[in-house]
Parts: sequence; C-alpha cells; structure tokens
Amino acid sequence: MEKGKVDVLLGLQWGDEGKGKVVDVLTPHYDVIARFQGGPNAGHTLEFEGEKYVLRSIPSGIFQGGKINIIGNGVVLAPDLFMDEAKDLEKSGHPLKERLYISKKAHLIMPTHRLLDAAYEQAKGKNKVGTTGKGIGPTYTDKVSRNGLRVGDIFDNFEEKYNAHKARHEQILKSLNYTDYDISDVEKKWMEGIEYIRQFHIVDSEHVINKILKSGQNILCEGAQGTMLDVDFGSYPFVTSSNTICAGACIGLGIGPNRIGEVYGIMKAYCTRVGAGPFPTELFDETGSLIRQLGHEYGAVTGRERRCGWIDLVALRYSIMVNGVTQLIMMKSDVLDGFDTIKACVAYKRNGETLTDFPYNIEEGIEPVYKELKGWKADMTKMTSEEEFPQEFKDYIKFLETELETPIKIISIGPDRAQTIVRK
Ligand code: 2SA
Ligand code: MG
Repeated sequence: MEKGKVDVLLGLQWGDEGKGKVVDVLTPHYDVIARFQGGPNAGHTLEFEGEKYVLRSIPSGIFQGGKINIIGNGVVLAPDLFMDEAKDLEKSGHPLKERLYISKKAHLIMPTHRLLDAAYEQAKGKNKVGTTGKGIGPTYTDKVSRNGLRVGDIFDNFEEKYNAHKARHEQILKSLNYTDYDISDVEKKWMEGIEYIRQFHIVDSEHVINKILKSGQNILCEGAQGTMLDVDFGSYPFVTSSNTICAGACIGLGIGPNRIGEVYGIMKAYCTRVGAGPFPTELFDETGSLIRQLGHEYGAVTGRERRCGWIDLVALRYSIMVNGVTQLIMMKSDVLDGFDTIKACVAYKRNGETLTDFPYNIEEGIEPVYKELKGWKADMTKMTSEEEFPQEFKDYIKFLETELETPIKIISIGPDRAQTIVRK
C-alpha cells in the first residue's frame, strides 16, 4: 500500500450493502478511519465474537484499539444520539474518548431539524421520500443556505445562536401548519449531548487529516448510505441530502483528489432499498420475501422492511463509473445459497428501446432485462478459501466481473468478521 493515501469505501447500491462489516475487516491495514458524510441516518452493523453492534455516527474503526477515528466536516451530528451511541460503546468495553476526533465544521442536527424533516415529509403527501426522520435533509439545507449551526459554535455564545436558529425553525414549522409538538424533554437531552461532546477532541479536522497524510499514514474513509442515494447522481428526489460518492470524501474531509488511492465499491449479491423511490429490479413475489427473510433485510436504524430484488448491473456500472471504483466487494452471497436460479439485470427496456447506460429518470416504464444463471445450491457459510467455492458460484463471480469490468476482491459469506474471503 502506498503511504499517505486515502482509500475510500462506498456503497454502490441504495445503502445497507454491509459497509460496517468491511470497514471492520479492513481497519487493521489503516491508521485512521474517517466518516465524511451522512449522520445518524446510517446504520452500520458489525458482528464479531458473538456480539452485534450498530453504529450510526461513530466510524466503524472504533472497535480496534490504537486507531484514530474522525467524524469529518461533511457529517451532520446529533449530539443526543451521539451521546447514546458513545455511552453504549463505552459500557460494552470500547473506550473512545482518546480515539475519536470530531470536526469543528460538522453541522449540528437540532431537535427542530427533526421536526422539519417530519413536517416536510407530511407536506409531500404521497410523494414522501421515506426519510429516516433524523433531520438530515433540513440540516444539510441549513448548511447550504448558510444558516447552519456547527460543532465549533459550542465554544462561543452557543445558547444565543441556538435560540436564534430554533426561532427561525419554529417560523417555518408554523408556515407548514406543523405546530403540535413538545420538544422540551428532547431539547434537555440534546443540551446534555452538547456538554457531553466537549470531552472529545473537537478539532480542525482538515489540518489533522492532512498532517496524518503528510506523515505517511493511511486513512480509510467510510461512506454511508449508497451511490444511488447521492444527492447529485442518485434516484433524485428519492435520495439523501449528501454526496455519498467518492468525491464526497474530498469535500467532507478536506483532502485533495490526488490523495485518493483505492476505491472499494461494496455491493450485495442482490439488491435492496429502504424508503420510497424507483427500484427497477424489485421483486414483489415470494422470491423477494425469501431474500428479505434469509438476508434479515430490515433497517438497522428504523427497523423498516427493506425492499428486495435482483442485482442491477445497469445501476452498478453507473456507480462504478461515478466513483472510479478500483475493486469490488460482494456481500451476502450466502443469502442466495439455496436458490435454483439467480437473475442479474443486464439492461433496461423502455418503449422498446434497450438501455445499458443508466438513464436520467428510472421512475416510469423501465423493464429489467435479465440474464439467468444457475444457482450453486451449497452452504458457503463455513468455507475458508475461494478454492472451496462451488463451480456455479465461481461462474457467477466471473460473469459479474466481466459485466462490471472490475475485479471482485473480497467476498462475504456470512455476518461474522471471520466469514470473509479475500481473493488472490
Ligand atoms: P434521509 O433520512 O433524509 O437520509 O433519507 C433519505 C433517503 O435515504 C435513505 N436512507 C437510507 N437507506 C438505507 N439505509 C440507510 N440507513 C439505515 C440502515 C436505514 C434504516 O443502515 O439500515 O434503519 O432504516 C439510509 N439512510 C437514509 C432513506 O430510506 C430515504 O430513501
Ligand atoms: Mg445500514
């Protein structure tokens, strides 16, 4: 590995590809793990030594001692939720005060941002985005419209600033006829959260990060959500409010593009989506429910049922392109262990026209064109090397690599850290 580089790990679908597990597996090779966008809308699940953890705002490198974890400027932070998450980790024997750095430039998610999230969703009626309700959109909106409140603000006249922002939010809520709420308890806890975060290293993270790089150490950036939820390139307007793609790491941490090394793209062997919005390969039949059941496809944060479908190579080729993915990681292959046949969408059809480039709009009239492959019908969960893979699975990998023009380097065959096969 080249020194002083930043490798980026990204979801290539609609989130929940299994980023938490992979960061945890890759962490030993890096000195620093950083989050660059998103916030408590993320739910990164990690399982090892019989325990299961869900991280929302804290980078997944926190479980491995000696690493520095950074919450970058591109992240939006809810101090109350952060406090709960951090205290739980400390209780379970994972100290983080010395290991966690928070950017002064990260924006704060206020209790009223969460109300605004709910109010905007309500106002959209049947066009709801199906957000996680964590106030993500309104917080990024305030940031871009130059009205945001940042972590660094807690050191200077904070209450005054907070109250001014709150008053502005209340005006908007009123204009949306959203007035039936009482946030006094939430607000009290939120302020406790503000006091709580003062014990962490609150830093100018762009300086910290660039000094780390200059000293020859390496950083792993942990993306949240997925490429198809990127505010520019995803299935707009059914997206999240941040740039989830590789370029987001430069903006959300303050690093030059020439620092980027490997770009790891994570995908599932099938595809899922939570929330509303188009999903061309979605299965509404028994196969869809079987994938949900076998893959435990429920939201890590909200517990919502995930919509399930076949792998979509049109969307994946697009994700690989906009991110500059250098290697692929395939998760949850074991979920398909019992299937007779497996399908992969190789193109879309619309009005008789075959589309292989991901189009501007996938909301209407898209019909997936499938290639059917033979299932491997073997329990892969206990395999320890790629030599043990059944021939049909090897064929599936080969097919994907050819279609996606990118090598698949890591294959996950179960939730545990140990169930991970690195290919030669
Ligand atoms: P938001 O809350 O404004 O970011 O929602 C906008 C859209 O982005 C989707 N979104 C997600 N999709 C998958 N996983 C996410 N994180 C959690 C998890 C989700 C959960 O990892 O399991 O627990 O439900 C995530 N976060 C945002 C969201 O569904 C909207 O479509
Ligand atoms: Mg998740």
